[in-house]
Amino acid sequence: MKDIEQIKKEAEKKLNAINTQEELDAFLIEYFGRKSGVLNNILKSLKDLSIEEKKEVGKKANQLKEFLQKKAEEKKQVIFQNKIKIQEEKEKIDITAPSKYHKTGGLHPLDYINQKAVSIFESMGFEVVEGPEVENEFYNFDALNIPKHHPARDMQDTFWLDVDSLLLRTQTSAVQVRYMQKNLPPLRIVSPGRVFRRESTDATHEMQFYQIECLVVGKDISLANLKSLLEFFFSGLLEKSQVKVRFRPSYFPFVEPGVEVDVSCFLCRQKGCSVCKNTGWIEVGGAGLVHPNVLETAKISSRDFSGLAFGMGLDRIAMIKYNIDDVRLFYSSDLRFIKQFSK
Ligand code: FA5
Repeated sequence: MKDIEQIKKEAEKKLNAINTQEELDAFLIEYFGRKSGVLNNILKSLKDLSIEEKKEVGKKANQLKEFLQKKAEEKKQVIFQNKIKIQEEKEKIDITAPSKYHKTGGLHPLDYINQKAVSIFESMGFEVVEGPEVENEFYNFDALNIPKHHPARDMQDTFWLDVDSLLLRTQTSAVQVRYMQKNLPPLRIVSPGRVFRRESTDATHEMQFYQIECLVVGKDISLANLKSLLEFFFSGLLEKSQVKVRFRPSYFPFVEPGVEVDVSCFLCRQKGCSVCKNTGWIEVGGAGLVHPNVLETAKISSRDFSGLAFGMGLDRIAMIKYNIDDVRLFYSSDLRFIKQFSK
């Protein structure tokens, strides 16, 4: 009995000192091993004892066995939890650490301008609307107060499709009546997208290019609203504070009055440079107050409501922003050009 107490004390001491699974395995063999395990040896020695002693020592030996099994199991759990902790520590991810990977790409400059333009309007609560690139004659021309044989049709040489008066839209203005037919004022939308014109290309003209259209319809909309909206838009887009906007009288059948929009040259701050051709101003698009005929076509009362609209050429704006002298570079897939923007 004395030995069993001694064995228990020693075993407990050994268990406490164990830190690894290997050490625990060795302990289990030492105490529970079939051939020469300490506990088996105790049981083997029972045969030399009297019946009374056998009962008592046997009981104590079993209690010791259960006790050590329980302690060994607890130790096993501790070792396992420690192992997980160490593993977690190794695998811990520091989400604030700088990336090990180098950036391998970037947005195409036209995508960048497009996304930036849209986000400025979204910040003002405008809805973003998309229209079809294959459009019909009605929305691209007739609904915009440009009937057949109107000379204004010649201003935008058109790719006609062989079927059903379909065409590749020449301007994002085609979304105006589409949207107004389905939505009641007050409304404010912005619509970016690709447009197509059958023209010979040069440094400032492509056959396909991007425009962004803006339309606001409500009560008492004025040219002053148009001007402040454009100034806010261009200051954000060109990332320059205080871009000035100038209107020059112009003609678009779907607005009255119609204006050509110029922004102050931010490169030379209006001192004169090659980008603004020494004028201090750069032309960026057309605008005006929505023509009453256009509102009426969309079944909106031109007595109760007025509107403003503008359409800007995003390629030209990107050319200005990045100082690019040929619009065709955007569509050239020339990696030397594209890579400048991937930094
Ligand atoms: C229009 O397309 C009108 N829809 C704009 C408008 C909207 C006026 C709403 C009034 C109210 P314009 O044809 O001028 O207008 O084209 C607008 C802009 O598109 C131009 O200022 C220019 O920046 C760009 N643009 C026109 N043709 C090309 C081209 N071939 N290549 C690249 N950009 C072009």
